[in-house]
Amino acid sequence: MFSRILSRVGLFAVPFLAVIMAGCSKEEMTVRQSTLDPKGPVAQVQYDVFMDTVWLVVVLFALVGGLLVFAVIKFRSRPGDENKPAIVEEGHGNPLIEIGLITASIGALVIIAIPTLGAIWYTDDVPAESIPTSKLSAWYPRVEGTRENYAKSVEDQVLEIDVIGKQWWFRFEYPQLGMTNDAKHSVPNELVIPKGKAIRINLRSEDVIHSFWVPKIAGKVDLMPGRKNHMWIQADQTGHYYGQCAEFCGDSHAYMLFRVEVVEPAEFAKWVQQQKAEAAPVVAGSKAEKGKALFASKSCVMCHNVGGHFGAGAFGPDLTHVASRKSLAGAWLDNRDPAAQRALERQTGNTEDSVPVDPAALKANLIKWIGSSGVAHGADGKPSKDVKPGNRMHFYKMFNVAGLRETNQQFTAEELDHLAEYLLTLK
Ligand code: HEC
Ligand SMILES: [Cu+2]
Repeated sequence: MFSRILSRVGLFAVPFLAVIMAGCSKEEMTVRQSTLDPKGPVAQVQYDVFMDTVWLVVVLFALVGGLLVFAVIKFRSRPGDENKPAIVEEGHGNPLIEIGLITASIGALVIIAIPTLGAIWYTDDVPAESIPTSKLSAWYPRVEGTRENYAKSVEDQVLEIDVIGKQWWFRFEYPQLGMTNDAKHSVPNELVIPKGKAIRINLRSEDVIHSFWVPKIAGKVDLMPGRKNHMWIQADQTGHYYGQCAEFCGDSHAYMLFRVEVVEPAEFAKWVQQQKAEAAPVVAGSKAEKGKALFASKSCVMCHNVGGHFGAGAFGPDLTHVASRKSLAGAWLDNRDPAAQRALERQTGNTEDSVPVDPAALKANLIKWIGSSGVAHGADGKPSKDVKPGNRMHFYKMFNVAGLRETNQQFTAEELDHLAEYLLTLK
């Protein structure tokens, strides 16, 4: 009888366990946004705390589960039990066992608390090697501090990046390098950092609460309106990592991705020079020149900066180097050849290598993005769906600025082509 029950349970348990175990393959553990594949010290520490907890819980599970199974088997009903009272008389219990269990529970909590607190302190402080300890308080004014408070020498040693959350994309600024939105040199959607360097991340929001999370490098700390949060990150392996807003922030929260490109320090310096360069002039008489004129007349300039061409827009992503980025629109649209990228990831065991931007994919994405406003019409004559629902490019009406109403219009295929050709020149 007992073995029959066991075999029935087994019948269900086997496929169930198989499904669970299928998620434990190396390939699944290293997928793009896996927290189980740390590539930097902060992610490593967070992973270690997680695993410490998992093992402790496994031990507790085996203990409690084992006792339960033991009791079920040992005290199961046997032939002849019919004469016994149905419910066993209640006893008072065993003070020794009770006190023992309470002490053991407290002990388990203390065991968990030690690595947890260590990890909290560790992730809160940029490592001391790069900062004299005496300067730490200058670095981390617990009470509100401004950048001016920081000791200059400390500032020189640690790279500082401001991360600004917006519905629904991230803007990155490098104040020490003169790359800010005010200076018309901010970087949307793609955070580029040098390998092996501790980086202080200042987290700000310009609207609602967002959260910064790059599972393989570090996570996750909120970006709160009216409040200054910070964290630090470091990546020890070059490559292309995937981040995601981790705090529900409205319609397109699920599409609020970003990328982190980890490069060698020399390449980082080159990238900074490239980001600070102005856009090249467009060729006279080209499609790009027509696109540039449309960019000015269709109110795109109101929200977007193109260094060297236009300079008024500060609300939307900076487009000065839009054609050099591997993604668009909060990193939701991928400008690489997706099939080639997948093939590369499979081949390299998800080591985050990346194929270069594919101009055809980029152009298709630009047309798709610009042409997808709520009133644009597809080939079937029906209004086309927004790439990102509720996005602040197409749903500008909340700002109630008469001039912006222009945006909400249809573009002919030719106009879209010209706009895309123009943006493609912005390398
Ligand atoms: C009301 C302000 C506004 C206007 C006007 C506007 N945009 Fe945008 N644009 C945005 C915002 C905001 C985003 C980011 C949307 C997101 O990712 O959620 C954006 C994103 C983009 C992107 C993707 C950039 C990237 O790096 O992800 C492109 C390209 C773009 N806009 C082109 C244009 C063009 C071309 C026009 C004119 C036809 C235009 N925009 C008009 C606000 C505006
Ligand atoms: Cu969000």
